[in-house]
Amino acid sequence: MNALRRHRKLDAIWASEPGWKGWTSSVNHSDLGRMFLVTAFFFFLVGGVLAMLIRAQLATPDSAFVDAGAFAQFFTMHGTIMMFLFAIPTFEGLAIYLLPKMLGTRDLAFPRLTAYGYWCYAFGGAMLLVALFFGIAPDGGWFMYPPLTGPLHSPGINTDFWLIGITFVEISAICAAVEFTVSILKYRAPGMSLDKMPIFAWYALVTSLMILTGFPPLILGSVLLEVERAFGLPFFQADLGGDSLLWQHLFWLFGHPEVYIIFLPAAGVISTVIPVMARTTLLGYGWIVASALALAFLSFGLWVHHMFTTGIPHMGLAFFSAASTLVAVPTGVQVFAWIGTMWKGRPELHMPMLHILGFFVTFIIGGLTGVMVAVVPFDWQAHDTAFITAHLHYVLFGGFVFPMLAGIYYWLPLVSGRKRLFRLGELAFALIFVGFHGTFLAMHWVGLLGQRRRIETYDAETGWGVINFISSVSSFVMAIGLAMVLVDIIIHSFVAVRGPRNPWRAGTLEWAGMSPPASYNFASLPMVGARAPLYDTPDLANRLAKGEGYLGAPEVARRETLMVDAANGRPEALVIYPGNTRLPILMAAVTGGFFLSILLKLFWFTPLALAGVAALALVWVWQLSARADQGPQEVGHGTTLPLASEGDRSPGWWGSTFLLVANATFFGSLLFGYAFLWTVAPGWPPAQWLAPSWVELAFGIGAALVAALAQHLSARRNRAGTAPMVALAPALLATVATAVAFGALLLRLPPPDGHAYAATLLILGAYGLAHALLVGLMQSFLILQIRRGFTSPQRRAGFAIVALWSDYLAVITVLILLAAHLPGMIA
Ligand code: HEM
Ligand SMILES: [Cu+2]
Repeated sequence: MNALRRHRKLDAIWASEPGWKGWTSSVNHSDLGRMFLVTAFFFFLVGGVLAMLIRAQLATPDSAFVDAGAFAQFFTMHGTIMMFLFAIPTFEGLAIYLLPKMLGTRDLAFPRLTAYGYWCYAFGGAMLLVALFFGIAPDGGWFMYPPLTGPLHSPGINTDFWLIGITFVEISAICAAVEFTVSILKYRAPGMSLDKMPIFAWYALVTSLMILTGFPPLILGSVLLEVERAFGLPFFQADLGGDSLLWQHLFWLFGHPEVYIIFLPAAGVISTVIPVMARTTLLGYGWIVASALALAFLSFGLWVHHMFTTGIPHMGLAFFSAASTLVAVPTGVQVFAWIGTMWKGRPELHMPMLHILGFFVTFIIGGLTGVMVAVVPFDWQAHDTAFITAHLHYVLFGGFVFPMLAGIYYWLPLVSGRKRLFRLGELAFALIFVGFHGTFLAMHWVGLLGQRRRIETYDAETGWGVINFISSVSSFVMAIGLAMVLVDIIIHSFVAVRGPRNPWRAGTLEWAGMSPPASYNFASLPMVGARAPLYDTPDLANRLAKGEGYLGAPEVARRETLMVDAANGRPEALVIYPGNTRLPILMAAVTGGFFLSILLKLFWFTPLALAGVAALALVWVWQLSARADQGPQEVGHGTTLPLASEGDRSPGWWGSTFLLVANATFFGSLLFGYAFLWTVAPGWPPAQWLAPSWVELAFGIGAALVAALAQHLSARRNRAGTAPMVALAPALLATVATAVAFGALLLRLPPPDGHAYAATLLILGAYGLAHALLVGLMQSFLILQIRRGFTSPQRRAGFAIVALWSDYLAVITVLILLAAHLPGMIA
């Protein structure tokens, strides 16, 4: 087979449907990555317009351009859009687009999940835009503190849009994080051991793990606040045993890691671009990986520095202040590694490099003001002033927008296959740089003079007019620069002439395919022996196109790639992907129906939507099932490998494992909330405990343990070729009994709107019940599959996945029932 025939054949297998149809049915990572990036950029424009409106209002004293209510919506939506609808999705889009290409594989681990995540993001973002358009947008600030956002002080629908819309969007972040983690660990080119991974993949891995453990506390907080608003359960109301500080803890448990979730991908771009621009290799690869891991770890112990003014005990202040200054160390290691890399090489000042320089100047200043506000007495002065707003923009714009602009200019030739036409980018950079520093240096200054953030106006007597005017004019200069970047990209993408492959002479694998990339990425998969394969094998691209790698002989019309050992990259299994489908967009729409039913208080529709999601999920999984064993397959170079979907450690098992990491963090945050209210909130102990019952406790725990054990037994029997139903039927029965135990708990609770104690137990019980039902559904599904001949001793992946979930159910059942019954027993 020659290269052209191979290309035609592979493209026929991998291509998305043509035209707009392809948009709704594509599961291809290149398509979805582009859709993510375009949508995120659109939200950046919306957020930018809001910023301009804010600056227009603040340009002069006593201005009446917008009123206080609109101003509150503008700054809240600006912050919300920039953080949730621009920054995180930009990372997702970039990683979705690049990771498979960099890792030398053909797609991400779960193509349909990529699409589902995109549509959740698009629909959730659209909800927030609708709110903005009709003037009913959230207005409580991007961190939504109750009691301001509670039912008493924000009775309208505005806050609900935030809580529900953002939770909807967050599904996409969790999907992407699961997907990236599994893809980076298991879907790489043969031979790519962990220490040969491109540095960007390391950053994406750390970021994904942080999303899995950082987002669940916020999702929990949003659920609790929405439940309080909709049903009057008093989690955050001090008179009924709640505490509004609980929200602040949950929010910043998410919010501080969020800053690094935004910064680390940008650092990944910087670490990729600098060595190429300096014509050398990255200095201190191992140190950089270690410091990224250290940053991730440290950042979870810092959240309290956002709460220095809330009356934290002195010991706490000292600890969190010291910890906050400590993060400067791993950040410093990375900055020095980058400087060292430039020192070692010969930096060439191409477009990407300009923005990297912009990053250095801006981010270092932001880091310095960060160390200033980590010092408690200074923070007491600067808290809630424009100084903080200026600081956070130095970090976010410097640490994210500049690196991303560098990344755009770096990878644009890959995406488009073209050369830049005009030198518009240089002028744009100058305007952005000057405009940015004009805007925010001025804001530091008025902040120190006492101007507070989030206040729509100030008196002329304050004398802040001139500084604010400078700030506003500069912000318009920056906006013009950003608009020019957009024009530059559009010209580049549609008008410019074709360019060479790999114009920067980079060494990583994304440059070893066609440009613009083919739907299947690589005609055959490379065998990787170095961190920069293209430096060792300059003609790698041609050799892959000629089919010299793995999977170079597409005999059967199916989408194939390889799964490897997580540590050393030895090929382990052959993966067969599903093809184009509209199932993800449909499922996202039904998920949207679920969220809308809560937003609009159409509660009769909520269970219907949930049932719809469950039904679609079953169709989703059903489509992966096979009726016959397929056994080991030829993958090239005389290697035969088993199918990934046969055996215990299937892609689904890996996905479930990391989804459960996020789930466990959610549950852990809930237990934290329970303990926090117990120990800190006023109004405890409650007037009435749940009347404890040894019988219920023993029954529930026993049932969940039996369910888990029987589930494992059924897997073992299936593997041994004996009938698995003998154990699976009792497992299902025991799961139903677990559900009954949770039902009993929920029925006997004291009134949940009377005290936060009963309200928290209600959530704990509902969480347990939901998981018992879920596991029961999975077991029933497995039984159906057995009956229909979809399992065998070889096709056993389903057993291992259900076992994972029933183990989890057993653990949470023990913890929930103990948390419910013990207090009453002790009292
Ligand atoms: C495009 C240029 C930008 C300009 C001119 C700008 C301007 C502003 C201004 C003036 C405020 C303060 C409103 C007030 O408290 O009175 C603000 C708040 C904020 N901005 Fe930006 N911003 C820009 C980009 C960004 C980006 C890229 C991010 C994040 C990635 C961001 C995140 C935030 C956040 C989180 C707040 C706080 C919102 C709140 O107080 O609830 N901004 N911005
Ligand atoms: Cu922080």
